[in-house]
Parts: sequence; structure tokens; C-alpha cells
Amino acid sequence: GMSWTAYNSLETIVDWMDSLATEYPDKVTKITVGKTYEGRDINGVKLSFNSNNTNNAVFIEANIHAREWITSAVVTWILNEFLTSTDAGVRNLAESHDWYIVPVLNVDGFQYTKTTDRMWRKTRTPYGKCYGVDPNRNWGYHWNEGGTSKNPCSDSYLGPAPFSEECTRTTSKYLSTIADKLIGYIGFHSYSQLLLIPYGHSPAHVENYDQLEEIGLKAAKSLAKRYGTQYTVGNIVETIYIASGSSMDWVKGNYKTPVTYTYELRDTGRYGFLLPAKQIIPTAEETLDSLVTMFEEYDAQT
Ligand code: 0X9
Ligand code: ZN
Ligand code: ZN
Repeated sequence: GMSWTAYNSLETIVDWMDSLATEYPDKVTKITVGKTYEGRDINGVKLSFNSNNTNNAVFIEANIHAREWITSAVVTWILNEFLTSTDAGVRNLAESHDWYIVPVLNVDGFQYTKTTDRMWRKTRTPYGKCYGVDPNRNWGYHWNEGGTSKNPCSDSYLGPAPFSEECTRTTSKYLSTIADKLIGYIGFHSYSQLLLIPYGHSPAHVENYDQLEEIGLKAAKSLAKRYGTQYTVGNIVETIYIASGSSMDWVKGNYKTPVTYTYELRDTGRYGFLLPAKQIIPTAEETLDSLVTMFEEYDAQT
């Protein structure tokens, strides 16, 4: 069954989300936000403590990169806390927004990391003699504007066209149906301990950059309190590198969603993508601390 002292299989994660919908029928709804090339559903949950449908919404995306296992582990732990925690800050965060949580977006790639190649990153669509598009380079906002490769054998292959991938195209359609109530989009990656602000195609600052930087610095400070884990906060291009065609950029560019960040979770390279399972809970705890602060700060400003 589901645990946070080991990394779970795809089936365990999906079965666990099903069981939540059964256990909390008035709060948890199973959602399918898209499909994959190999024909799998992209599953998630909608969590709402507000039955009058007046809450705004936050979308949480994890494991768009297949090998970044800590990301689905962290967001499922957070979902569990949203349902069970008695901490006042967590309760307020959970109950004052509707949550769309997709623990494994790149389902085909994730399954491939479990069966065949632990270090797989991309989708599994065949392109000539190689497989897969980087699903965080395939979204249709300033697509093909740097930080990508045109070689289908590369880990940063952008695909033959924007939204060439079933998983990115179908998920974008789903997002367009909830965009009017969306105030947050948080993408989870690993590793490097960063909190990144759009955009990835240009160093120009996004319209609410100052707000996102101020809130982000407070969130990072709150994250560090528990275990001392240090995060760097900043614009993608200035902090890491040019990376065009990401999911967060597409959401921000199209909908001006105010609270848009990409986390790069633990660590800074000692274990990298192979973060030991005993770090799942500490990583999740500190990440939730930062989210509580992030949305308290944002809600206080609006
Ligand atoms: O390169 C990426 O896609 C992310 N780093 S990773 O090591 N997890 O692959 C950074 C993504 C941030 N960029 C944008 N959101 N544009
Ligand atoms: Zn452009
Ligand atoms: Zn990633």
C-alpha cells in the first residue's frame, strides 16, 4: 500500500487516489486530466472543502520529468496532510483553495523508470530511432525559443511541434477548462533546491515578478526553518538556464495566473535524482511549510 518511507509504484499511487475518493466522497473527486501516447490516463484528484464552489483553485503538477520521483512522493504526502493535518496553517491552506493535484503527469515515462531505465526523463513517443520528447519543452508558449534540442535522441528534445505530445496537449485542454478560477500553478521538479519564477525563454521579468520574488523569498525562509535546507529564489533564465516551452510558462503566459512557481526539490547533487526514500518525509514537510507561507502571503496581499 501507499507509504512515504519508500517510493511507490504507479499502481499504488493510482489505487491510493481511488481510495481517497471512496473515503472522502464529499471532498475528493478523481480527475483524469489527459491521456498519454501509450494510452494511459493521467490521473489526479480535485480536493475541495468548499461545497458552494466559491474557492479559487491551485493546480499542482509533479513528475512531468519521469525520473524525478521525489516530486510525486512529496505532493502525495501533502495531499494526505491536506486531508488529515490538524495544524492551523495547513488546515487554512487546504480549505481556502480548491486543489487539482496530478502526482504523475508523464505517466508513460514514469512507468518506464520503474520497469527499464531509472534515469529516463522524457515521454515515450517514438521519433525515428529514438524515443521521447521533453514534456517540459513541448508547451505552446514561446515554444522553440532556446534551451531545447532538435535531436530526438536528446533529453531536451522539444518535439516536432508545440503540443506534439498527447500528455501535454490533453493536459493543456484540461487546464483551459479551469483557468478562470486558477490563481496558482505549482510545478514540482528535482533537483537543485530552487524556487523558480517564469519565464524560461527570456530574462525579462514577468509582470508580477517583484511580488513573486518577495513571496518566494518568504516561502524559502519558511522552508529553511525546519531542517536548514537552503533554496535559491529567482527567474528561471537568471537562476539556471534558458528553457522554453514549459508547462508553467504556458499557464502564466496564457492566463496570467498570479502564483506560478517551479520547485526544484532536494538535493543539490549528492544523490540527485536518486534521493534516498528516508528523505521523502523531511522534504515534504519543509515543502509544505513553504506552501503555507506562500499562500498566506499571497492571500494577505489580495
Ligand atoms: O529543465 C527543466 O525543465 C527543469 N529542470 S530539471 O532539472 N528538473 O529538468 C527546470 C524547469 C524550469 N523552467 C521552466 N519552467 N521554464
Ligand atoms: Zn516568442
Ligand atoms: Zn524536471
